[in-house]
Amino acid sequence: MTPDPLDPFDPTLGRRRFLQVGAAGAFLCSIGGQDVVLGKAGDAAKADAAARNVARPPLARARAAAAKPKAAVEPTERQTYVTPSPQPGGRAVEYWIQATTVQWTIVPTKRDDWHGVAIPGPSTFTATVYQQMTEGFAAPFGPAQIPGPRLRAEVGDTLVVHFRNNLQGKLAQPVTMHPHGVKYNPEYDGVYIGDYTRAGGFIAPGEEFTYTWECVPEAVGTWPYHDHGPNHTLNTFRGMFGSLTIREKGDPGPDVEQVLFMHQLQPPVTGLKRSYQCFNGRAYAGNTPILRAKAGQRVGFHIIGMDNNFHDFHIHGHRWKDEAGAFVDTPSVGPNETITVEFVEDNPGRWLYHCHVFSHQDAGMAGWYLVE
Ligand SMILES: [Cu+2]
Repeated sequence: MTPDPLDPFDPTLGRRRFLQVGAAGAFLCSIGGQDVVLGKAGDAAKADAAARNVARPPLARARAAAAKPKAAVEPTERQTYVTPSPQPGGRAVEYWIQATTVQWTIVPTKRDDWHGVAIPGPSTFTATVYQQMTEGFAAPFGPAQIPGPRLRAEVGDTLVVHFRNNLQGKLAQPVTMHPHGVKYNPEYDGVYIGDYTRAGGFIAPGEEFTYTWECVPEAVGTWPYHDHGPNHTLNTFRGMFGSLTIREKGDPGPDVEQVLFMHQLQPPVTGLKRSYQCFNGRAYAGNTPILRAKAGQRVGFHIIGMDNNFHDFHIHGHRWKDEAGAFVDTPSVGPNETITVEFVEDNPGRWLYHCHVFSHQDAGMAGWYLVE
């Protein structure tokens, strides 16, 4: 029976594990296949140390072409894969992205602008993030921040992502980029799976790897990407995620668009004294993204869950159709699921958006939507 880390009543976890996992802020993650309970700040350092010592899997060479299937226990391990090309009329859309760290402040204003109260206490921690670089990793193209850059392409394109692991010191460990939605072969899956790991699933510190993902017609939408290396849960929880948007050819998208990740930053991850419930790494109105639109504009919000919880995304004053065609104003979003909120703006004013799980809302998962 496989232990269920999200279920504190899972009988395979045992009483000690039950108490640990059930404790506020504790969670279970896996480092190179070993279960590790993160219950307090020091545990993350132990997990990072364990991740640094994970051996390179035999099939995971630095370059896809260099992978030699040695332990061919299944035909799947003997297969080789070709790097896909764009479809006729499509482009190879290139990005340079590095894994790096940043001192990240969750509540820069030290205030909750909704309730007009101070949010005292330190809220800065060392986040691991994806940072966009210029061609050839020459210089930073964008800030090192939560979330990572939003990648964009159209149907028929390939997304060609040059990835460099620039994690240093105690946080140096193999990491990856694993995309959702697009099509990829196992070399470009970006997942650590022990001895079956392919080249893209183990990018050690200082190494570079180029992922090539296909923007097939079924990839239309907005999706997350995140670390899926040996220490993926911890790295994802401390900021290694971003989004990619694939559109039909020539589709300009809505007039106003924003991607919002709903996630928490917990003490075992941050080393801080309390948990923060976040949109895009920030907590409390005035710190979370301030969304802006004008009456008559087409508005699109992409909401992505990026932690162990389910969230309920609510915008005051608005309603929209879900995929089944029913009108909603508080849809649920689960881990790594995307919901897209689209409407034509018709209601000027100052509006709240927030998670409608009340404990999340009150711990910072809220923000402003301002309509002229
Ligand atoms: Cu929530």
